[in-house]
Amino acid sequence: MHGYSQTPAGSLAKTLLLCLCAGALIATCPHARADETAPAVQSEPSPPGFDDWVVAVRADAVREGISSQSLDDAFRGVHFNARVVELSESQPEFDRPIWDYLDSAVSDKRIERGGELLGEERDALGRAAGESAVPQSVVVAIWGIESNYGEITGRFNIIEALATLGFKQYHGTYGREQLLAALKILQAGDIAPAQMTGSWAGAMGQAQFIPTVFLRYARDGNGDGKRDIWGTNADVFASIADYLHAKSWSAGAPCFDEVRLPESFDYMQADAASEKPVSEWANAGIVSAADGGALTSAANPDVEAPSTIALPAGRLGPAFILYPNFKAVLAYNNAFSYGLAVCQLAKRLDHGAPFKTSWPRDQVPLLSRTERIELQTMLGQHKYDVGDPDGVIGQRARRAIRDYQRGIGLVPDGYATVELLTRLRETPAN
Ligand SMILES: [Ca+2]
Repeated sequence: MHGYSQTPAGSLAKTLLLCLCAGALIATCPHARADETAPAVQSEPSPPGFDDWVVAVRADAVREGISSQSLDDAFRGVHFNARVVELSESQPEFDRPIWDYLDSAVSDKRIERGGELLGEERDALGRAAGESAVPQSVVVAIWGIESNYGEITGRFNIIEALATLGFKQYHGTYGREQLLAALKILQAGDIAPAQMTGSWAGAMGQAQFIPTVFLRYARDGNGDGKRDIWGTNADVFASIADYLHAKSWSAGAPCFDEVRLPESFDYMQADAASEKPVSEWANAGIVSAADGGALTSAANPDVEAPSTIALPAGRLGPAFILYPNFKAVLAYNNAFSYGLAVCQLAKRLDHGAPFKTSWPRDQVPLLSRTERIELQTMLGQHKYDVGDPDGVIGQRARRAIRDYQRGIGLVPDGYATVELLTRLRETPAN
């Protein structure tokens, strides 16, 4: 979770700004990006050892039942791709504020287009939702945020990208494992090698599934015998819906509510580790921000559902209660801002309101990686437990921030700001 990270795969997060995930654990991440282009012609020779590496992988593939013909087709024209390496090693210095991300992820234009597509794709969406009990608006929201409704899917040849990552041992065996899974997809005949495209990191098609996830969860929605998440919308919807269903999407239950916290609220409780039944939060005086009334889940059988409170921009920004369905969305892509974008876009597609509370746009969040490392380092010098300073403000770092805030009499909201760093700089540990 970028800025709110709970996973250890920091280097991916830094590469992708908003997307932090361990490849093997997630469905889709990292997304294709609009500025991500594959070189048309590969002119550089492959580095020493690459061709031998491919020969060894092909031998493994044969042992796993993939035919020589399939392998010849899959590897035709495949070279080491230097652009993939460049993208995998890039580490942007600055994150975006969460409100900037949400402004574009849940823009008016995207809401409008999503509404049109809900109508145009009514039949295919209805089938996918009917079989999985995942609402059409949620399926469309994921489609919209993963690939802008199929417009941005990445143009890399997946075999080439994964062979390159595998050879470079990017995240250990990630590339090699995904490559073998991709070869199985080609052998099964779901897609032709030339059409198997995606992001530099292996997220494929409109659903942005990585190959191992495709093998488990991709579905044939239109009954033509192929699981085509590249060009067949019915297959994209069935696959997204089935994935969420498999990740325990609870039918009829909400994803989240924006909430109003009581004045007496203990901010130490606004933490992903502090999971309580909805009823307990309601008893503590937490109400819906929209109308000051009861929480959505307080009125249905999910009243005991384990839920958490999140303050993604600290005490001055909007507050949320996250229900179990929020976790199902995070299984798709484990980034808090992503989960919030999907759930809010789905809500807007269902004619829900924008957030009631404005983002604190005049606050300066700690967006620089160098400064986040400095913050972690200084908290460590003050004897707070932050682990290794890595520039990722995860749960542990947030807890250290809360402890520090509480110690100096501030509201312990765990939010890393430039102001907090300045204060730490002025009070060096002795
Ligand atoms: Ca199909």
